[in-house]
Amino acid sequence: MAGQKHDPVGQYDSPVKRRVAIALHHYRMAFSRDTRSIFGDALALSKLSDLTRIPALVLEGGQVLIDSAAILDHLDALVAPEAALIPRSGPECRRILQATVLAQGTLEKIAAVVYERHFHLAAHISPEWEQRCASQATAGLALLEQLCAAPWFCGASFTHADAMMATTLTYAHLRLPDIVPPGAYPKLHANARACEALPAFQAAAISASETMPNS
Ligand SMILES: N[C@@H](CCC(=O)N[C@@H](CS)C(=O)NCC(=O)O)C(=O)O
Repeated sequence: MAGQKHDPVGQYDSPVKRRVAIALHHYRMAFSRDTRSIFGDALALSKLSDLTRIPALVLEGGQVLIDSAAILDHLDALVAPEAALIPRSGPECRRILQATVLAQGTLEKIAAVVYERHFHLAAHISPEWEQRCASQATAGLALLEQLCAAPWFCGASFTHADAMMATTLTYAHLRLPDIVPPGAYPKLHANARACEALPAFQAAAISASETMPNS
């Protein structure tokens, strides 16, 4: 596919990175994977992505796109409108976008707790911040559970909302299992199981070697 040559940073335990890879697989766009870690390889990756964050997509010609939403907007424009994982405009587009950003905001709060616990000594963790983020994440998960339709999050079709939600739930189980207690969020779990069974998800599975480095 013209216009995209490379999908730089490859740790699939990042839901936003993983949702980009899932879209690339879903759209059958060829890409090469760079498996460096945004933490362990931060210096090298800062030369590629000024904010030292993933995902980033290097286009033919060297331009680097950052942020999963901007990258997906670029990829969506490369396929026929009816094949895109979100309509170009209209009420359905807004519904999918709102579900997607709700899932992404929930992920950000889950990740804030993960980072707080991982990068601070126990004595330096802020209980107020940790509690605030966990409450926000729980509120997000509760609303997402209410909104989740079937067979896919927004109804009849698999969309970017499914990819964002399912990768977030899988991440929560991996990095912050206490935020998803057993029996909670049955609709989200059914959705995630259906997503994780898709070939595009399986092609972007998180490997056992993807761990949180200390720096
Ligand atoms: N809004 C951004 C979020 C990107 C993001 O949070 N990336 C994380 C990995 S999941 C990261 O690079 N973390 C390292 C850091 O922020 O220093 C997107 O959707 O791409």
